[in-house]
Amino acid sequence: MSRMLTVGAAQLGPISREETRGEVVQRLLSLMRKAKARGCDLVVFPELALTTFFPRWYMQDQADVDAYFETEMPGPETQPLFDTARELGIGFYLGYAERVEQAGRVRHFNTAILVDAGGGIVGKYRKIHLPGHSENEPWRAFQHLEKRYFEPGDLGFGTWRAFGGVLGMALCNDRRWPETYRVLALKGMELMMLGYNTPIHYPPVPEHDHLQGFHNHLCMQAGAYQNGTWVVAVAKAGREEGCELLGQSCIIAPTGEIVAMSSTLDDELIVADCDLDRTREIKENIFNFALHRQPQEYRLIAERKGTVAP
Ligand code: ING
Repeated sequence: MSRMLTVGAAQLGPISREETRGEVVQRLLSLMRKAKARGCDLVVFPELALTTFFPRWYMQDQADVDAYFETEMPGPETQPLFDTARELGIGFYLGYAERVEQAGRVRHFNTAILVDAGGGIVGKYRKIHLPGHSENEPWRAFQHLEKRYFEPGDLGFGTWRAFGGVLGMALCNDRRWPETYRVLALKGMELMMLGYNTPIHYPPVPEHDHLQGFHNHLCMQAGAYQNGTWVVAVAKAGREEGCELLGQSCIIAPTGEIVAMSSTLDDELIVADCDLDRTREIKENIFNFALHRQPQEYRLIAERKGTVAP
């Protein structure tokens, strides 16, 4: 028995500050058409795929920040993505900056949506683990102000029945935290989609810069194996506004094996046939949660935020 889902990881090269939404959408459409031509049922785009990674700059004027956000999805400039998805019969995951009025308050989220082959939005996720800092730190070669420009997601970690399986979504820093995979796997996830923007240089610990690629794959290969899930991870890559962003987009099997990886720092599509039933080799044996887990021993994970040493 095999439930095959052919998935494309559509890596993006740099997006410049001047690039318009329309120009970026043309790049996304080109990758979507390539994905369809390569037999994909679903194509995954990066985190914040419509603009340059703007948290690298300190901006004091909220209007300058809001210029990077979408106030409607689809909006006039992103509608072609939904129309083409329906026309071609392919679904997609898209990361973008979401500005929304909720209960009379303006909210800002680092968001991803899952869109089905009919061009309908199946699910939405708002990034829970926001890395970086909230105030300007001039000592850094560049800022990482996600804690300033976004609020933590308010939708929780979600899974959706779609494309013949149970799919989950995450965003960038989420992939470094084992809790992300475990919560989603406890909700039935068989395939995780995530986009990332990861600078090679990490100002607080520059001696780890050369380990960014290793840490990137380490986290996701572990997450895939320990939860019996496919992981489709898609970079915004390359030298973007003077900042080197990690590439190495990849598709990882439930065994933890990387089955496909990008080899450039540009717009690049990689494809894999993901047999969702292969998750059972792990979920029904070595990581059979119902059989082996002892949640009464793990309460601290949910109840305690920071470390309390003896
Ligand atoms: N980016 C980075 C990430 O978690 C980061 C932040 C960079 C953390 C380098 C650690 C090292 O991949 C986002 N957008 O979360």
